[in-house]
Amino acid sequence: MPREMLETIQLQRLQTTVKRLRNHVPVMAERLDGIGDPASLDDLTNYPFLRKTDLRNNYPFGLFASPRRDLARIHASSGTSGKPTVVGYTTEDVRIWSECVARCLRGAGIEPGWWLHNAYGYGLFTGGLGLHAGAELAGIGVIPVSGGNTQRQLMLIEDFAPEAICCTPSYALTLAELLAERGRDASMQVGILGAEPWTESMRTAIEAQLGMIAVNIYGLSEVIGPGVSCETAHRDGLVILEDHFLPEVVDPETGEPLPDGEVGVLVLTSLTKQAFPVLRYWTNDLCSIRRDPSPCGRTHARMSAILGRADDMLVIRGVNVYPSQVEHTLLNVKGASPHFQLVVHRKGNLDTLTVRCEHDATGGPPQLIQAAVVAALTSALGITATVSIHEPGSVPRSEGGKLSRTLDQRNLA
Ligand code: DLL
Repeated sequence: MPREMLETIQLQRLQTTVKRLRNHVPVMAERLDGIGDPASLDDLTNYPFLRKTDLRNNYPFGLFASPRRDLARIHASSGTSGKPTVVGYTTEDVRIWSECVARCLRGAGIEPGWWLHNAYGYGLFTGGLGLHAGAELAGIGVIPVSGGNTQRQLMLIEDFAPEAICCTPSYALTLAELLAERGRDASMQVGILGAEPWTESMRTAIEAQLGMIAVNIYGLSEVIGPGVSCETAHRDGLVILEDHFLPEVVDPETGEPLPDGEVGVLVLTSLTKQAFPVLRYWTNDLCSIRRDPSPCGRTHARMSAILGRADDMLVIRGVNVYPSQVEHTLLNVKGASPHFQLVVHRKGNLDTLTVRCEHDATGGPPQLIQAAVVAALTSALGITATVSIHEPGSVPRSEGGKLSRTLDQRNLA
């Protein structure tokens, strides 16, 4: 669709969304009081951001724009403070969500008639049911395995020979490693991987080990779930489903909009949601966006892979460190495996970082690998980290869900 036409549709849908919030969500009506309706897309910046704390403060249903009886589904993601973040969907919301996911899967090259091994968790997490419904709509057969029980997953992959798989990238590596141990080639041609940050080097490793293309899918429960954006088979940026989600990238400190190409916090506005519309939701995810047409012909904006979360960042002696930088570095050191854990300690007022990682099975001397990792991290991060090298298999693996790579032992409270 030409961008001009897209923007006309976006504006109409934005106006409808603002009206819906004013009429159906008292908290939002109060917030938007005194701010006019949008006359152009540029007027979006007149509105305040919606943040995770707003969801927490209005737990569980204070930001819903549909009455309880109109809800077809709720989902929730676990928060750090005990209470989950709750989101709701009408039947129409579920239909649109499925359509978004179906577009993602088809764009990634998955064909009707293929089978999809769905290892995202089913339940309150949006991954399992979100991918499930989208695949069904696209005529793709679903194997609803959910997360965990890795030995059974391996057996089903071997016995059912799915053409595609969806799971977190860290779990794809877990499966790859165990399939290799069993001496089996995997049947998958395409993997739809997301729900946690990963790097190009990790993609290279997954694609080589599983013999498939690995496609990045992004989304978050607050905005809908998986299917906000996804790479096509070209794997050149994640195409945002801009007819449903309006993206902005803003300065993490000031909230001011940043020009295309600059890295900042992704802010998303839903354009078609009924039960849980969000206006300028501050995702805390860091990325950049571009609007030139993509090689596959799509005109919708594309976002870079998520570089990390604004709150994932470790500050080690004044230097910003993201887990993704460590991952990228390790994947480029011969003899080191991509499995790692970051442990942060505080000695006096100084934070120190220990990178726990493993040597791979190729059999290089651990001391040499350790020295190589220290040198690579020093040059990539600009700080000296302590590196401990362990036997293959000793660093925690993804068991199906999102993998937390950081162990913060600073006791800052
Ligand atoms: O993780 C939805 C999802 C399921 C996406 C399956 C992709 C596949 P939440 O549990 O609400 O929803 O977590 C959302 O996960 O704000 C990001 O920080 C992170 N995230 C999701 N996808 C990616 C990705 C689902 N492709 C949070 N790359 C988001 C990096 C991702 N981070």
